[in-house]
Amino acid sequence: MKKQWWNDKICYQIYPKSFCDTNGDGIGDLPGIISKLDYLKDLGVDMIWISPMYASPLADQGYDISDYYDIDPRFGTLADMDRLLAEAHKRDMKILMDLVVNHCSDEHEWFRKACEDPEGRYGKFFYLEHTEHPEELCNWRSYFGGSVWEKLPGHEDYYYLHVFHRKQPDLNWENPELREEIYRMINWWLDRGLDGYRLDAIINIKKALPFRSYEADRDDNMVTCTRMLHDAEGIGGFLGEMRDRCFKPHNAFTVGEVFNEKDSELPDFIGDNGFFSSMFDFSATVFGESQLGLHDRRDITPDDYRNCIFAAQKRIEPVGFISNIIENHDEPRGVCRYIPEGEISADSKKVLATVYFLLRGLPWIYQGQEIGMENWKLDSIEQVDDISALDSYKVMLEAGVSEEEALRAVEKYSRDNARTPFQWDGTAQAGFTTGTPWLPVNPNYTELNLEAQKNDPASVFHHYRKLTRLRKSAEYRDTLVYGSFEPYLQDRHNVIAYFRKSDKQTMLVMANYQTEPQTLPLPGNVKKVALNTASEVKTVDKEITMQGYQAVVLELED
Ligand code: TEU
Ligand code: CA
Repeated sequence: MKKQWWNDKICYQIYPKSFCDTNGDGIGDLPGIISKLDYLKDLGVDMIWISPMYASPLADQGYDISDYYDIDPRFGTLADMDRLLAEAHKRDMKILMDLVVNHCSDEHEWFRKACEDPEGRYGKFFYLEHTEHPEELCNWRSYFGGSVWEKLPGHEDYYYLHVFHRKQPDLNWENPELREEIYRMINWWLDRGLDGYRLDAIINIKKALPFRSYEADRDDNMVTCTRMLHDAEGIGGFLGEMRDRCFKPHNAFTVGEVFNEKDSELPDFIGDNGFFSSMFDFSATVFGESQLGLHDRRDITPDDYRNCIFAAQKRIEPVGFISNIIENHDEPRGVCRYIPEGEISADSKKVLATVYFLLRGLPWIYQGQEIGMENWKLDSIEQVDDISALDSYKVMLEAGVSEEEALRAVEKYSRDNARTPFQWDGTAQAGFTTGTPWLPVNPNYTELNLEAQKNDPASVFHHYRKLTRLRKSAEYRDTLVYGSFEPYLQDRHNVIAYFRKSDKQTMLVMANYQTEPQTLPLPGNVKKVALNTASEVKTVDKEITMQGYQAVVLELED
């Protein structure tokens, strides 16, 4: 693997709407992000991905863009964006924007012009079907529920494709004129000083054509639109072109949001001359998913979690550099997902942090994760904002699931869990806003907030700071960044342990992932304890007795 400028970076995701509000309108903004750069720098962050803040009706919270060349006034102005880039660069930090080009907003000028003249230039920017027999359109179900086909406004016999919400019409990547427009826009931002991108839902830009129906997978006679991805060939043509025209000339960093990739595609995706610099490991994210609905999702045990991440590490190691996460703006809080219910505590949060953060690849922290923010308890479906969760709720009720069970499933998996405002301190609205936040603050903010954790050396926050410093330390950096990954004690129940090895040294990351203590064999003598989440490290004769929820990072003797 060729070394790259970004390999040793520590990355952070900001969901701008919920990060920091400076003008009291209840919506986080760019000046808010600028005001927290010093905080992030101190945490050890080098690279920041900001979820979309382009002009948007916010039907899908910014993942529906109406003008790629402007910032939404609710988030700020282009001048704020320029200031953010300058302030970040001054601190030797990089800024990534979200590249949402599978679709745009139905309020984008292109789509409005397509409605005016479906057969004209802009009609060809989208997938429009001209038919008097809509029942013959293919039976794909959109990610957010319902058919992917919607009547084109102002027309009785034209339909447009949307694999996400109906306010997110898919862009037709087969059309070279559309691709030119996209590349022009990407280069406009990169020339402006942007350092790279997170590529949204990128695998969807290639459709299996011509459109055709598949066997239904639910009673609605539809099939998930991901079904067509198995048959879609040739995405590399688009991705390679975009890399060569945009990212490569700028030496930009890119991380792909890639689901459903084929194993054979990995080298093309993140090999040395890959389409992307990196891509996220979603193997644990998608564990237990069910086509039937959220209520049918299987919980993930610590052993399942270990098996997922270890398999991914092995699959990726010969190819490239993966991006490791425990949560993002589409997922419940990682601590509520990967720690068994009833065992969530500062100790277990630190264990989870240690385990994922030191895997081979880029560590990503999602806003609030560094203080161990948790899911949001729901009293009623009325409280839910997430369009995807609302659809799932409907589907569950239609399938005969009780309201209570459906609500509990939404509570567990809703995307709102990650979207409640950042808990800065114990004052009103957790210090996020002086107004009314667009989504309520998690009531646990009075206890769980950054200010409190800053004053507590044993806090989750201080642990994350230790982790970033460990990965950057002169002593261990090369091993923790470039070293190989090797599982240890892979068959032991509730143990997650692995080696990171380089020519220079062998490190052992080891976690007792349960409440009860357990004694485990050590593969060699301990040279140094590099990190420890408990009060002591008890070793006797190549054995270690670990407390409940304890993680250690050990340097071993040669
Ligand atoms: O998500 C794409 C996507 O495929 C997810 O909805 C995924 O299916 C789900 O999270 C799996 O658990 C991206 C954005 O991250 C999301 O916020 C947007 O809503 C979506 O694209 C549309 O732009
Ligand atoms: Ca604001």
